[in-house]
Amino acid sequence: MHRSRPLIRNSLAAVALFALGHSPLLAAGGQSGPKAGTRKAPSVQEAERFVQQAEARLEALQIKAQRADWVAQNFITEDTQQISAEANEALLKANGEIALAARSYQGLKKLPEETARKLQLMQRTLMIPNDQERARFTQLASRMTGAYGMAKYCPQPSPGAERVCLPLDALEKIMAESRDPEQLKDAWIGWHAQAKAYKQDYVDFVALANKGSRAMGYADTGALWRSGYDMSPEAFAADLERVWQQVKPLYDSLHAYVRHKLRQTYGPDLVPATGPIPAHLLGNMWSQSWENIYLLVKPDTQAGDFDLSQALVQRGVSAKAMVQFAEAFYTSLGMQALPPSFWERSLLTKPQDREVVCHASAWDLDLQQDVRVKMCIRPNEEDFITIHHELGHVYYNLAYRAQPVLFRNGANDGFHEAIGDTVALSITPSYLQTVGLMKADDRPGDDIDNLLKQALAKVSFLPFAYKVDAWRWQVYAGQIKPQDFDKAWWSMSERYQGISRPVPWQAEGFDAGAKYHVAADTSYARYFVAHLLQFQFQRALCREAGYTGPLHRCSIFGNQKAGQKFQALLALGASKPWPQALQAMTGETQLDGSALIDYFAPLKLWLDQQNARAAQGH
Ligand code: X8Z
Ligand code: ZN
Repeated sequence: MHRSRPLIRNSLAAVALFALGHSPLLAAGGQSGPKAGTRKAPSVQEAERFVQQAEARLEALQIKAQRADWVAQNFITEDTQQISAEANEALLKANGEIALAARSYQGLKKLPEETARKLQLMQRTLMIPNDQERARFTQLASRMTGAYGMAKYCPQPSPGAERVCLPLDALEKIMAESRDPEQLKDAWIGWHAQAKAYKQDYVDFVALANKGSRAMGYADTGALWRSGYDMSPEAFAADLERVWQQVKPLYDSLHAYVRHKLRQTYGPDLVPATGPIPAHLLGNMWSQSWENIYLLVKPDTQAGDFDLSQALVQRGVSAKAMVQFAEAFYTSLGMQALPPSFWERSLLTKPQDREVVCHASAWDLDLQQDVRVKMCIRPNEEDFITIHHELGHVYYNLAYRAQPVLFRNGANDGFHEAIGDTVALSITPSYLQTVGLMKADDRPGDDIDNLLKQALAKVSFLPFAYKVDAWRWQVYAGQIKPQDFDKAWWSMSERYQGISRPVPWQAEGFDAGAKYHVAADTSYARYFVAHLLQFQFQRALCREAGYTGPLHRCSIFGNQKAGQKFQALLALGASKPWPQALQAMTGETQLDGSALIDYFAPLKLWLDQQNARAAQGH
């Protein structure tokens, strides 16, 4: 599965985090690190040999863990979970041993830059010295991901009727399509109640993760996560707050507009004139992006009625064909066709005969050619965009495979998430016409229609993404106790997103755990970073393509020049600190909300006009 740094695999497929074992350092390589005080300082040559051997050892264990995780997520059973936990445990142990040994070489004078960076990356890890605790840690991780993947809500059947259980995809469909507030509330509560089953596992997991982070000198696991951005954990947190403040006025305008429209739809008893919007009315199980309520909130002007979801269904576009559309976009930029094994080994539709983790993911099985996607694709716009996102991961994997193992990664994890999203920003009405998904007699919306839909997907997401890790950072820091999980989650949901729980929270609740990335322990700040970066990337690529019109109408489809710029970024992998990678591509050196603000500028004006009119009672 796509993961952050090889050493910080903080998702389940990726839980391969790091442990400090008691076995001789680098036992597999047959060479141990220098022992402090017992021998003289190591030489640069020794440091380089250590790094080389460590990379070989990590590569082998990573591939084993990836294969085990692939099987575990494609066939969820007790056994596959156990096998995955064991493979991740072996990797975790090696990571810890290597991290500890790396300390001895850190700070050596005259280390080549590349070696020094690798030694640093190796130490961005947690290590759990105790064998039992380490085993328990990976078992908890496997179990939580499995539990999330298999969770179902089984509503009380009416008398005489058979009990029907609803998996997440069925509940998500209700959230997206139903306009019955009672049905929405029921699906929402039904799903969120599922996470209580693994709340205690999560609490235990957090304690072990913190132990492992502290053993490596981090304050807690939140600090370890925040240290993955080539700056101090404090500087990263401050940076996120800075950009959030930059984009917040746009979010506030969108929120006020949507609330007004929903009040018209659902009535004043359900939707207040001011204050938070009930979370179950926003078209998404987590209220994280709101494009599914576009038809409820779109302007009354009726400029267009084209609906990509409908077009995909009407034209009978299969899951494979959707992936081929995405692939064709990447090849139009000069990138390679997907290898045959991608098509043979990927999972593209939901199997009916077994339990799988349907949350979309991209996999780099052998760190070479064996790239795959696992996704339960449905013919709708959301999944059409998501498959472009997933192929972004895959093309990053393919582009950096020439790098050494430790650099086969994104410049930071936000870069990895931003690649496919950047490409998807080019899915404009004119692009859809070019590839024949929009026909001559279809009526695309005008700029405001399109920008509004895009804002429902992208702008609504920002405070959600910010909140998820703001909450987790506090949980990891011990500032939020288990009995206050939901109290804190909803206080932050109200503060950042302006949304409210449809019914009061309870002390035993675990609403955060109803989100995949919490159950699978994958960091989420990456998506916040990605949602800013993708607009910075798009602005730079459109400039490179010679495009001078409004940013939101730009599509880089078929542009080789932009493609080359893009590929140069991908090929760097994690070999340079991310500000350098960003600079090479955009000329900028920091996260910046101004590209996103430029993109949505016409919409911001329009929203503010609408909100002013609504305030006057129109
Ligand atoms: O998890 C994902 C991808 C896989 S990395 C499908 N995303 C986040 C989510 O679904 O919550 C993409 C956007 C945000
Ligand atoms: Zn992703």
